[in-house]
Amino acid sequence: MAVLQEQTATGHDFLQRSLAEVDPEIADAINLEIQRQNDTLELIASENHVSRAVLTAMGSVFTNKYAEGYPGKRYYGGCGPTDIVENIAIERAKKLFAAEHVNVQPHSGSQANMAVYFAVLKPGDTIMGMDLSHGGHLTHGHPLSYSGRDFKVVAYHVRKEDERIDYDEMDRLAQENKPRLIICGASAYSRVIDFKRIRQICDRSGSLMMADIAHIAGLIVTGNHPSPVPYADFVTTTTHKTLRGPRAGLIICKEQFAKDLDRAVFPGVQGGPLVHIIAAKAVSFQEAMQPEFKEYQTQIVRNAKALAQAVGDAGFRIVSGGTDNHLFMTDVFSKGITGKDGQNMLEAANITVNKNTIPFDTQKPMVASGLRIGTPAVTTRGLREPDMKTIAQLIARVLDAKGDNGVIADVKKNVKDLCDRFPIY
Ligand code: DSN
Repeated sequence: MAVLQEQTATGHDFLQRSLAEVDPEIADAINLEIQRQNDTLELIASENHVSRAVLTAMGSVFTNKYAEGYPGKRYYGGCGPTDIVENIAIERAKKLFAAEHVNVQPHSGSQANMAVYFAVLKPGDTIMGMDLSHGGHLTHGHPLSYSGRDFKVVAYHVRKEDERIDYDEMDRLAQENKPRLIICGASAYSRVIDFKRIRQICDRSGSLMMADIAHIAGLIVTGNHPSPVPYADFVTTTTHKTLRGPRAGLIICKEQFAKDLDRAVFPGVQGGPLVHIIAAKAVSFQEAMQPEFKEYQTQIVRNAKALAQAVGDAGFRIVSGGTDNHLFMTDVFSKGITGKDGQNMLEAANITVNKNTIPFDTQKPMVASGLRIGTPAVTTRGLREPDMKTIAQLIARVLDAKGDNGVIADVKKNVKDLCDRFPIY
């Protein structure tokens, strides 16, 4: 009895109790989320469904470990297994991306970008990035982000006539402003990015080049999109979008920047690495090296093209007229529906997308004229081109009925039938 009381006092018995026993509210919420994901057509372009292997690594005892530093050079004892994990993650990422140097510690894409800025920029330096409303990202110089606070930011855009990146404007702005760093990569752009051309622009203006490939990393490792690695000084990515790993970040750089970059990640912007997440990254890199992963990425693009075509056939304007990658933007305001309302109507039918501004948008970001639609998650669960036609019809029914409750209820049933044919977890 005395021993038991002592164990209780030190919390030892807690170690053995299930989540449902310890915290039924959170256990229930997790179960609700499993149910939601199973019953939902997930078309948010930046989301995916990871494997059980990735989930297992994320939920492993490595969450208990502190490991400031890098393999072989840690500030804490007991880092033997941690070094195994981080070294494997580094080697796999180097092979996957054909990279000279890789840092696998960034907790997120935002922190990966911050580390690159810390490594090569000083406050007051000029940077160039794509305007957020034209498809860029907050961390590419938006005034509300850290990236827009300490630097002089020059934004480049897409052309009005074809909604594709205006490389001539980028070149002209680079010549006029001589930025220290030109950032390319996007979160809402459906066309191939010409990394070689951007390298030439950087060389003419004496700028460093950073490619943020968060959205298209999976397409890049499988050759479904040209790689920036041969051209860019720095390549940043998240690991959870098309790459289908844990929610985290990664940085690739040329060997000459390796030391500065590693110092910028730790101790520059982060403390202890999340070793459990690095373990999960390693697992996802292993998965990404398999032949099936190439088939998966190829199918993502086929599905995106089929879905864009079918949504266009249903009368919705597709930004830039189509897609080369995993996503497309549709201008729902062309049919008198705001992005905000469209997102809400579709969510009611268990189809999730996100409202998004489109180039030259007349609506505010919280309202927006567009919906961003992507296929990584539905492709993971096994849907193919014929299913994309079905999904487009369901989307069009909900939007054309302006969210009519009867139509939503009927579409929700169709969504459930489709989801039941393709279970996830
Ligand atoms: N939030 C991500 C996306 O949805 O694209 C970018 O950080």
